[in-house]
Amino acid sequence: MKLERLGWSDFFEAQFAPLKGSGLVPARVTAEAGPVYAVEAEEGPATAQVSGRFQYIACGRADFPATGDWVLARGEGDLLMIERVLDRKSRFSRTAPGGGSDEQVLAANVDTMFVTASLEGGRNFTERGLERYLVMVADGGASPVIVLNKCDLCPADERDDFARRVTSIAGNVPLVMLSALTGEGIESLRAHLVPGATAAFTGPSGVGKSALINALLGREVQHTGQVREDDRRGRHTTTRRELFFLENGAMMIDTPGLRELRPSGDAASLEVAFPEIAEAAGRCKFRDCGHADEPGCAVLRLVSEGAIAHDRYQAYMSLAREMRVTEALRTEKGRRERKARDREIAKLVKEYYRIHGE
Ligand SMILES: Nc1nc2c(ncn2[C@@H]2O[C@H](COP(=O)(O)OP(=O)(O)OP(=O)(O)O)[C@@H](O)[C@H]2O)c(=O)[nH]1
Ligand SMILES: [Mg+2]
Ligand SMILES: [Zn+2]
Repeated sequence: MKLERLGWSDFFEAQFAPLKGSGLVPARVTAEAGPVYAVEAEEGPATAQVSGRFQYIACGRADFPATGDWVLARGEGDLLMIERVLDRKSRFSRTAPGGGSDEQVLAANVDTMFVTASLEGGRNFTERGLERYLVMVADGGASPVIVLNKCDLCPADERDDFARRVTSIAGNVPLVMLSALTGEGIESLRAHLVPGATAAFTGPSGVGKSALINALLGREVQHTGQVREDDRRGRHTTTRRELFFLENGAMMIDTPGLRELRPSGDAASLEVAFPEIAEAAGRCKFRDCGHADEPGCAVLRLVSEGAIAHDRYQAYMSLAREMRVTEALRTEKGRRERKARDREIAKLVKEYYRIHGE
């Protein structure tokens, strides 16, 4: 397959140019399963592994290849050795589960992110959840599209209400309402799937991300799961992250539903989910206003006047605080890990000279 059809662009070409003739070939990661990766290169699909040097150059999990990544690999035949991950145009990542601050990339080089929720009521759609997803997507650099699935389970008059609630948060983000089951509205989602571009699905477990992939492909490539009757939550059916090719030349990545959403990054990522607050912030007296108790704060003034909803202000402030904490932890952890690795290398060098002499 031609590299452009896989999403290759000038951004990656510029990184590859100095390495042409080195025997390395570009390939795109289409799936990851532990240490083994499925990739697609110009010559076709292949299996790949990371080379030993990743142990030394990788500072954390995020430095390893993820689904959607462009890598440079060496080797012939069916097994390629990945030597390098090219810089990502965008990424969708989470703070790895387990309480740490390590970043895990769930999908790389995603152009459009379908932030998916379900219209069957219950706990699948909440304003606060949507805000969090939008901030995480914005932080990673992909453009969000809000997808409300299972409209077959939602009476027509209630749909307008959902649309209003979405618009009150992110009026300028495109919104699609559809049903993976009946196919209603699928075509308006297809309009966001462009040849050579990569889309990905994210959203809570059980909202129908995999069902939508199946509906778009017209065949059952992904398992779909049951939703628990007691709380209408999904069961985390999808655990693998995989890239699929649509007939029109677009690509899409299924990702598992996330249990916890902990946005990181800087406050600029909050803009997409809080446009009215971002707009007001531009009129605060101090450019670095924290909107907490500063004099001349336009945000606080609009909140007190009721022009900015109080729950929106609170959600904004607590997300901003959380993001600062995660970011600080990550920086500190990165510093500690680099130091430990340098010590380790120094020890190896010393050992080498002890055995081999100066
Ligand atoms: N009624 C109705 N049910 C749907 C629709 N889309 C999906 N479902 C059902 O919802 C359940 C969950 O769908 P999945 O596609 O597995 O959900 P998911 O978002 O991929 O979940 P995870 O992989 O766990 O993150 C399945 O039983 C689907 O059949 C829809 O549009 N309407
Ligand atoms: Mg799934
Ligand atoms: Zn302010």
